[in-house]
Formats: sequence, C-alpha cells, structure tokens
Amino acid sequence: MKIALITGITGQDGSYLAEFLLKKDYEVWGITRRSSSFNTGRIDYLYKDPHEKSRLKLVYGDMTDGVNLSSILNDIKPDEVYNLAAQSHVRVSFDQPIYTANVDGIGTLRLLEAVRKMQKPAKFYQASSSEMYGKAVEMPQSEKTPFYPRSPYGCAKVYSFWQTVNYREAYKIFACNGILFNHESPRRGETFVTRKITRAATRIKLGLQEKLYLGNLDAKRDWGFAGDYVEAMWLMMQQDKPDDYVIATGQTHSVREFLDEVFGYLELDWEKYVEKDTRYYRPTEVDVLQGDASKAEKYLKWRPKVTFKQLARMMTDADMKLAKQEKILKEHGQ
Ligand code: NAP
Ligand code: G4F
Repeated sequence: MKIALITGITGQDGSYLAEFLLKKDYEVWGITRRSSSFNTGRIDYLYKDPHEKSRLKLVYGDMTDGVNLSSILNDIKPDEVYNLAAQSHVRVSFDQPIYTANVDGIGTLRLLEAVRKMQKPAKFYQASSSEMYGKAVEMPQSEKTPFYPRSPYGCAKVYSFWQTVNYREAYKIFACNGILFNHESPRRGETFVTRKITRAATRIKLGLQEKLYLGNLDAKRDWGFAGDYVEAMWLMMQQDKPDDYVIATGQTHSVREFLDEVFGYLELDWEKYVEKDTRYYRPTEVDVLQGDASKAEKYLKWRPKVTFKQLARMMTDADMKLAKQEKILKEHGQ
C-alpha cells in the first residue's frame, strides 16, 4: 500500500486530495495544527467510511517547525509528499508578509530538506500558484511565462517554486510544481471572493443578510473546481519524470460575472445588495489571470470537468442548504 503525506490536509484542497487518495487505496497521513477550536471540519466526513477511516491518520505539525517536519517524515516514511499547507490568503499576506514568507516560502524549504534527508526517496508535490504570474506579461499564462508576483504571498510562492526546481536538479528528487489557477468548491474558505459571494447571496435570498461588501469587481480569474484539480496533482506524481504543469480551465471571468451568475441563479439583482468597501482592495492587484493547461492535457491527459456555470451553481446550492439550516435554527431561537 502506498503512503501519502499531506500538509494542509484540513484545507479545501487537502480534504479533496485525502478523499481522492483514500479511494485509490493509499494510507493517508495529514499534518494538522493545534488549534483552540476544531479545525478538521472539512475531513471529519472521511471517518464515516470504516475502510477509509482506518487508513486516514493525523499528526500534529507546523510548517514553521523543521525539526518536527523531519521527525514526522522519518516516522511515516511516505512515498509521496503533497505540500499544500500555506497562509493562502493574498490580501492577508499584505498584513502578515513575514509570517507568509516563513510558512509559504521557508516552510517549503524545511519540508524539502526533510525529504532530502529521508533514507527512503519520496516524491514531492509543491502547491504553486497562478499568483506567481501576478502582473501577467502575456495571455494566457503557460509554464514558459515569466513570473511577476504582486503580493508577499506571490513572492513566497515564487521562492518555493524555484526551491522545488532546485531540489529536483541538485538532488534528483522527484519534485513537481503544480501551477494551479484559482479553484473553488463548497469547501472553499469563506473569505475568498467566490465563497463570500455564494454565502452572502443565499443568506440574502432567505432574508438573513442585507448587504454584501466587496472590493475590486473588475478582477478576472480562471476559476475551476477543486475536485478536478486534485486529480491533476496526483497525475503529476505518477509520471516517469518530475516536471511542472499549469492546471487551469483556460477561461477567465470577472468577479462581476460571478455575481451575475450566482445572483441571477437566485433571481436576484446583485446591484441592489453589493456595496464597495476599500478594505478589500489590495495595494497591488492581479488584474487578470488565464491559464494555458495544454501541457497537462498532452502529458497528464488531464482536463477540467466542471464549467464556470456549474461551479457557481454547485457552490450556491451547497450554501443554500447551509442558509436554510441557519434559518430554521434562528426561527427556533437558537
Ligand atoms: P486553504 O483552504 O487555505 O488551506 C490551507 C491549509 O494550510 C490548511 O490546512 C491550514 O491549516 C494549513 N496551514 C496554514 N498555515 C500552516 C502552518 N503554519 N503549518 C501547517 N499548516 C498550515 O488553501 P487551499 O485553497 O486548500 O490551497 C491549498 C494550497 O494550494 C495552498 O498552498 C495554496 O496557497 C495553494 N493554491 C491554492 C489555490 C486555490 O485557488 N485554492 C490556487 C493555487 C495554489 P488550518 O486548517 O489549521 O488553517
Ligand atoms: O478569491 P480571492 O481572494 O483569490 P486570489 O487573490 O485570486 O487568490 C486565490 O487564488 C490564488 C491562485 O491564483 C491562490 F494561490 C490563493 O491561495 C487564493 O486561493 O480574490 C480573487 C479576486 C481578487 O482580485 C480580489 O481583489 O477577487 C477580488 N475581490 C473583490 N472583492 C475580493 C473581494 N477578494 C476577496 N477575498 N474578498 C473580497 O471581498
């Protein structure tokens, strides 16, 4: 049985990847952070299946603690390491640039060092990001497009990208960068713009909320479905040679278009509810991202399945269920 280790297992992608690998009969280990409240909400459902429960194991760790990462790797001896842990919020990275660099940049280096020092060779996946293209110098962006990061988060991810390439070349480690464009789901964190919109729109529809405050509505992103994207991570790790791949839909849409899609589906006019709030603007913005995933299509035989419209509706339907539960609790005075 293959053993996989996932950092960031409690996040959106970590939960989909754990589910995917368990279905492929892996033993899955996940690193979680100690928290004063429960932080395993996205993976708790995996314990319902007794067959999967026995192969899912959690261990405490943190990307800022290299000694602990090394001892985890030496104990578990994984075949595949997926580095998904990050302070992943771009706006927050402007408020916490040094912490973001420590976790998203040096954290990757700590993990690569732990992989290098393992007795048994392990494959390594780095969660690289389209944010590295930032002020994009060409459209669409491919593996050959130069990086121009526009945030402390983007800079930290560029650092990790090159460390991953360097460990591949210097130490012959099977190390891959997945350069993933934005991917969303009902499990997306509620402070990212798509989920913030689907949560608010469904609550507005049920009379639980009056307004939605947003920043730049003109930004354009290449939005795909997280469930599709974790398969691409795994496919990269099954190739004969390690490499770097862009994973994207090839379509770009503005925040405004996402609002149209979601509020339109709920038969609401978003212009009546949305107000601008400068708190959500960034000192430097990434105006437009659009990925060219033709390399992944050619070599990994990977293609996205869920469309923009399906994604918006899937997220809206899931959040409508949450809003209805909230409304029932409110009506019962809870
Ligand atoms: P996410 O939902 O924010 O999950 C981040 C995960 O990292 C969580 O499990 C979090 O733990 C963990 N984490 C944060 N700081 C940590 C630390 N110091 N030590 C250990 N774990 C830590 O992010 P995501 O959307 O799943 O993204 C997964 C990865 O892909 C990230 O590296 C992100 O930067 C990258 N990425 C994401 C996208 C996207 O569109 N989603 C696109 C490109 C790249 P807690 O649950 O305890 O907070
Ligand atoms: O949803 P976002 O916060 O995602 P962003 O900044 O593109 O970053 C996400 O995708 C990256 C891949 O390119 C990942 F690497 C990263 O970890 C993260 O998952 O913002 C999308 C756009 C931005 O242009 C932002 O300015 O939406 C705009 N926006 C407008 N109003 C807002 C808001 N973003 C947020 N979070 N909140 C707003 O109220």
